Amino acid sequence: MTPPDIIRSAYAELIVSDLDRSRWFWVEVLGFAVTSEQPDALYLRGFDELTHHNLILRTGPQPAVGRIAFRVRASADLAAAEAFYGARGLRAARIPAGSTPGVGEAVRVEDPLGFTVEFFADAAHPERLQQRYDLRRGAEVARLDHFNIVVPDVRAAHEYYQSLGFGLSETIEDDQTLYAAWMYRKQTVHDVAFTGGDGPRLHHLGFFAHESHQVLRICDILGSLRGEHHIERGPGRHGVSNAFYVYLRDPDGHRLEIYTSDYYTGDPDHPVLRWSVHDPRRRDFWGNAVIPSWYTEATTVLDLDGKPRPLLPEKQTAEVRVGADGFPGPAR
Ligand code: 4SX
Ligand code: FE2
Repeated sequence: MTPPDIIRSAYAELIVSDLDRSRWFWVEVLGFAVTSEQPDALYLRGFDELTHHNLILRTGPQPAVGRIAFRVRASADLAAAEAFYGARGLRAARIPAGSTPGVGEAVRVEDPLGFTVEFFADAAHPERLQQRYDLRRGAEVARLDHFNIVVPDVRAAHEYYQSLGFGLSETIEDDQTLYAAWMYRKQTVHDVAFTGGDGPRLHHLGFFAHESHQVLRICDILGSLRGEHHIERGPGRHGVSNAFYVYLRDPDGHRLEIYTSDYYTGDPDHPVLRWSVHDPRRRDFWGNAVIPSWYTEATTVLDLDGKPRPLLPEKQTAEVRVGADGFPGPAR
């Protein structure tokens, strides 16, 4: 069966507990542009994004991710998505145009990994902000780059995304276990990556900035504001992807990454780069250890009805225990 023709990772909806606090963090400090707002929601984008939003922040009873959304090539791909998930006995729902501002008709599914995933083709194109340099501040985010999701079985997640037509760019592995994998539809290192752990959970949203100084500057700004507790890991240079990065936690604990300067993957014979789990440079090229919270903490996923998804336990050896930067300590 032909999968929907996915163009790229497009946006996510995060449920937050206090919209004013979230506005402070995402808009005032990080510098996201506000495309539109409602009493209970903000629609945000980076300065290169030509569609309506990369992120919806919506108030709700507990922090969670409502959905991750992929843009597909054409409206016929919505029927392809319904058929693809329907054939696997998974729930799918048609969402009428206009129910999400700036997004046309959509299909939302519960995927085999337990995530709520939206597919849409039509999108509004609001005013271009690319050359509104006068409006830029904070991390000067350009666009959404990727979703990183926590799954109990990374090999199964890889196989499922392969069936959706994603290419594989890089892995972390040993002879027995696939610990992590990076997969793409657009011509970069990834649109989605997998972290092993109890799942389904959202590990982080990766946002692209153009230059490494923007990664450093957001760290300086957070330091000045006594917001240093929002910085979780980095800044640094990834081994996997070669990107320059920092991970931040928002006021509800949702993790995001500011990510820059990965590489082109569009050739049809693009070779996979496989890292040993024992290589201390794989996750930080300078050999800095990953802190345990990065491996273990993540965001709850909501199902199609908006109910929190129960977690399935990790089915494989935990990288946090065996990786070169491993923490053998008590329970994973
Ligand atoms: O930590 S890794 O260097 O493996 C890594 C993590 C590489 C790229 C990413 O986007 C990421 O989140
Ligand atoms: Fe990432």
